[in-house]
Amino acid sequence: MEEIDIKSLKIQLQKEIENSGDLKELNDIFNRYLGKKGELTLILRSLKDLPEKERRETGKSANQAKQEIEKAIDEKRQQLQTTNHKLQTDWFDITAPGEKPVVGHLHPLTQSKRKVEEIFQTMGFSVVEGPEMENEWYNFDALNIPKDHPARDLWDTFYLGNGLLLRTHTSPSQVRFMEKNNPPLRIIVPGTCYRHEATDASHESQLYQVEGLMVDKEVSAANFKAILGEFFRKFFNKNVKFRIRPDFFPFTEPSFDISISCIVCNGKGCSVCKEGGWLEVAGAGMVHPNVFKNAGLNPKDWQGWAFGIGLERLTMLKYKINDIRLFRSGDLRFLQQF
Ligand code: FA5
Repeated sequence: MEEIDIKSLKIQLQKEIENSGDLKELNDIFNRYLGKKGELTLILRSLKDLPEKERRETGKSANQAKQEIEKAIDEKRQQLQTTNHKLQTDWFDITAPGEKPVVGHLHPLTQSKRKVEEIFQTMGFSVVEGPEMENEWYNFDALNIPKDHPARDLWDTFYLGNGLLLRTHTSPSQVRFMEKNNPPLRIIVPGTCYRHEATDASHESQLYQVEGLMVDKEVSAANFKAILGEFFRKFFNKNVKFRIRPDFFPFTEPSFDISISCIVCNGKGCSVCKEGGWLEVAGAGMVHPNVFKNAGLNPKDWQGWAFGIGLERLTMLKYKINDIRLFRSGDLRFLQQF
């Protein structure tokens, strides 16, 4: 066997190895040249019939060629295996529909808060804020709440010491605002309040209220009823049945309790409305003369109405949510529905 044959065989083989596209093709090449009846195997086998000198020379280069080819096949095999793996893992179907990235959204209470703000703004009200940490003067005294009123009881109020407390309602903002701004005025004050309450389906110890206050020369309960009705219609996108009944708050006279016919059960009675068919959503009334006085205004000059509405309750009715505790549960199955 001539030296030149082995050389050209090697070149041809290397080309074939180089061009092989998959493992099967590579195996075929191996068998064709290095298998039992492979070309190179046969050359190696026929060495024994050659004269000694030739046998030594050809044997040397044939063995060398065998090693080189085995190495080339090995390398190619590894290369094919990794590309195969890459193809399998990196492969993607460009015609498949895209995956939606997970994006967050506003909490249902934030959505409601914004809706309430938007509605009142269209009716000429400004949105203002008050502090969540209050003192006894603004939370109670300025609102004409007597020292021995049960609302001051430890069960209702979270006291922070040094006369400070977590506000139990948004009403202190009425006095804070009137101290600094002269009527006529129309404001709403959305914000968090805290009460030391036993929780149930319609009571939480952290709650959202929206305070409303309108003060002018001639403001009546009829104005209030009209604005409230308009607000409900816009908030629920339909006419809802609501009722105004006499109530008592030290800072309003007369005072009202505002309830909506329970949308969750259509007024039949459920855990949300405590089987009564009505859910109380707000307290309200005509601003008490003492509150005007405490804010530095002359009650003879001004009239006003105020309300404090529960944002959770409104949202529960709007979306038929049967337990207030779901709002702050952090349960994504609940939140993702909004
Ligand atoms: C008040 O807080 C008065 N400041 C409201 C007011 C303002 C009256 C201005 C007159 C003039 P009340 O405690 O009823 O009132 O609460 C008002 C509303 O807040 C309730 O109707 C209810 O919707 C909501 N609310 C009160 N406590 C809770 C609670 N624990 N969990 C959820 N919502 C509550």
